[in-house]
Amino acid sequence: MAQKPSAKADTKAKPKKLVRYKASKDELLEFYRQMLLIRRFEEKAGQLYGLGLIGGFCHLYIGQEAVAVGLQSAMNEGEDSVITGYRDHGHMLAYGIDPKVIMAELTGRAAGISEGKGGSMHMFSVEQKFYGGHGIVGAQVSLGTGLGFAHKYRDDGGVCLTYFGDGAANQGQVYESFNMAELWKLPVIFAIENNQYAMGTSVNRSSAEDQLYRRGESFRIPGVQVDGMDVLQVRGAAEMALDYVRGGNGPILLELKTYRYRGHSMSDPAKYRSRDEVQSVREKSDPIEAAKAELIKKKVKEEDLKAIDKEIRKIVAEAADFAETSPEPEPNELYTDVLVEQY
Ligand SMILES: Cc1ncc(C[n+]2csc(CCOP(=O)(O)OP(=O)(O)O)c2C)c(N)n1
Ligand SMILES: [Mg+2]
Repeated sequence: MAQKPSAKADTKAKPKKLVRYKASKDELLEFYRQMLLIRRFEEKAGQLYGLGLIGGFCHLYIGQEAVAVGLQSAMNEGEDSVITGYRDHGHMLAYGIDPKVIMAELTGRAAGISEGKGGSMHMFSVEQKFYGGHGIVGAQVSLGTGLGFAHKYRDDGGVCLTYFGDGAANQGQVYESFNMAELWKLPVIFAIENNQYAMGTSVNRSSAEDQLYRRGESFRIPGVQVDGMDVLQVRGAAEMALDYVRGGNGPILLELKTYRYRGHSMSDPAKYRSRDEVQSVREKSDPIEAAKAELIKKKVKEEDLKAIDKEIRKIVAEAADFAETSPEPEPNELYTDVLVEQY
């Protein structure tokens, strides 16, 4: 009689404890600067959209800045890869990509990062290993798992940071990806940005298990819940996750609890929640205000913070000018980068 396969032993390593990152004054100033750049950039994008200068969809990242800044600050640029959904401007900025080419992509100009043909949802930069910008909810999770496979296959030491939303966490392909990622011990950080809503549906209304960090349990993927409004806690989580994944232990899941202040996209009147709810998050847990308060405690002067704000407003204004005045793609560009072969 054939022997019955025995159950897998639970010999897995555990991730280290999550420790809030101890930033120097300069490091915290840099995180503050980056978060503020994302906030001001997004405010400007909202204005340009209102003026009709940005076409198509446009999803802003306001409120969620600490997530991309905290996580990406720990990654090795050019070695690790990043992939996300359509709410992607902040992730590009956090990766140090020039605000001009991001804004020019929003206005559909040839100088845009996807040559003006991708728009808000389809930002892409192979050089920086930034693999999009994806409009299909959850699709980036399978692609990110594939990127993790590529890192392992090539043995290049890289890790793929794969972002997705609380809504995407209910997509079927996410779980097929979890299974393969754990089975093959792929170097992937699955980062769920739980901003509490998927379009107009709150996470509690749509999810049987709303503690999303537990979603990897049946695949033996460890999960950790993180305060996504605290850039230093997010950075600490990134270090803990990288240590685990780079140690060859397979994937890890982070649930970053955050909040989006604006509607789902520019065309969302946001009738599914009260103004008070949004106001209360802004007042109590804004990531930029929290960093500012901490900087002041570290004896940074108000006037230095004002100077940073001024410098950032200038960078964003220049990006907007560039995006408004640089030329549109040539009409014959309609025929380039389009798949025409038959398979
Ligand atoms: C496969 C698929 N289903 C539905 C949609 C429509 N859709 C676009 S965004 C979205 C909500 C996703 O919410 P979440 O994953 O929480 O991300 P967030 O917008 O909050 O960043 C939906 C249902 C889509 N783009 N793709
Ligand atoms: Mg969401």
